[in-house]
Amino acid sequence: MDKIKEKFASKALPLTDEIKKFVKSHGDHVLGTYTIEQVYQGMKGMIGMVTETSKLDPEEGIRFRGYSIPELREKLPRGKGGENLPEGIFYLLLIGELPTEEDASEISNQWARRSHVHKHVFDMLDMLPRHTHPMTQFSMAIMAMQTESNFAAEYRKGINKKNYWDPMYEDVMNLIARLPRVAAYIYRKTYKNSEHIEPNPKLDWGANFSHMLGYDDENMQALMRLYLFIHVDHEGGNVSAHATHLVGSALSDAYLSLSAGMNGLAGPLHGLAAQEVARWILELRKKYNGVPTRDQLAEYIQKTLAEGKVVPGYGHAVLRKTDPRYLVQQEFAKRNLADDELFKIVQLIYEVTPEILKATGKIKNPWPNVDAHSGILLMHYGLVEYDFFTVLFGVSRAIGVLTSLLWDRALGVSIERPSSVTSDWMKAQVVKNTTTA
Ligand code: HAX
Repeated sequence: MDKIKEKFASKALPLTDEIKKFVKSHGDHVLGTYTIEQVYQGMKGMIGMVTETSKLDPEEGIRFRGYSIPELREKLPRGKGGENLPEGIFYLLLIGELPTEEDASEISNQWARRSHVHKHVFDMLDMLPRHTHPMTQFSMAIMAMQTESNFAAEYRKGINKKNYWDPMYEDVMNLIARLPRVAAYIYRKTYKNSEHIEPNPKLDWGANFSHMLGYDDENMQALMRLYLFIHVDHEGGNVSAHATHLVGSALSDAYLSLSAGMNGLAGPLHGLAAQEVARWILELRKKYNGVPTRDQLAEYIQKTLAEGKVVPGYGHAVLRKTDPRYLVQQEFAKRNLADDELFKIVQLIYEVTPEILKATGKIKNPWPNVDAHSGILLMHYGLVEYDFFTVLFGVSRAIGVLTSLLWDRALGVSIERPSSVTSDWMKAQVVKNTTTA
């Protein structure tokens, strides 16, 4: 058994027994109540699942295993160029402890060893029309790799449910190892005349990804590590995490579950917002021939709202402050591309937008989220094909949702099956409550 797998087993298996006992003793403890508004409006604020890897605070932002992003920037192993290695955050999410440099490089090695992608996946991608959206290609490629699922094979052989975590571990490690290769293949096929670049097994996971995409600049490799680190996880209720968890609760393997999560990430209110931000900003720059004035920008935002569209990159279902993932990207930009015209526009948008959104009186969070910033950093280093941005997000998000999926299998989480009701049933409850009051 590899060292990481052994460590995971030593953490997860005792917790499985502990949680079973906890639920047996305290299962009837009441956590709270919820309202009709919450049921109609996306169950926001309702506690509906347990996610061990991270917790989102509306005011402070994300904490991964209890650590904030600024804390982790100090504590996690770094690669060349000073940015943290995604391998380190994976270890933290999986094991619940800070990794040593050696743990991070063990994961780099494991992922390099497991990164072979079977030819039929590339053949399938080659058959798709060139205009197939990169996220559609990505989800299809994940599905095509399902032929290799250890979990599906072991289930067929009749594996004991106590051991589900074992083949799931193999699937999770293999899948994360292979995603950069597949994503880079999609990028080079779609935008670079199918001139593919072989992996460099000497590089860490993030740098190798950047290399296979065609970007060997050290600053871009550093940005890629930062990008892959900050997009990794956002507790369990966001669409990509929840979809992966939900589909996995039917014992669908990691490939089927992740593909479902990626289909959710491909929605414009979720991960596709990064692409929408880029489109919106480029249109803005074109309309005003460069950096707009504050009045021109305000006019552009008002027009977006008047047309019944959202201002992409602003707002959040949980957060009520500027996303710390936005701020960390802003710091990177100030350090590395302070004079970039698109960065100047992003800064201006940050100054002007919140007041306009607040004035609508209905938008609960007028502040920027992670997607408001990411695209212009990538474009600065030459990755300008914005339809691809969500695939980068997906490669990172896979780390969070797949570690959670592995924990689900280790903890014996049961099939998810909340109840639904009709609007007539809802109305009847209100009538019942009013007449008994
Ligand atoms: N621009 C215009 N209107 C907005 C808005 C924005 N940025 N954010 C919210 N609203 C509107 C909502 O559409 C809603 O309008 P209606 O009452 O007419 O339906 C109203 O304000 C109240 O919404 P809310 O409660 O503040 O926000 P929700 O929890 O419903 O939605 C969203 C959260 C992130 C989906 C929303 O803020 C939004 O659409 N933002 C723009 C798209 C975006 O940036 N998405 C990425 C979010 C982060 C993420 O998941 N990244 O992957």
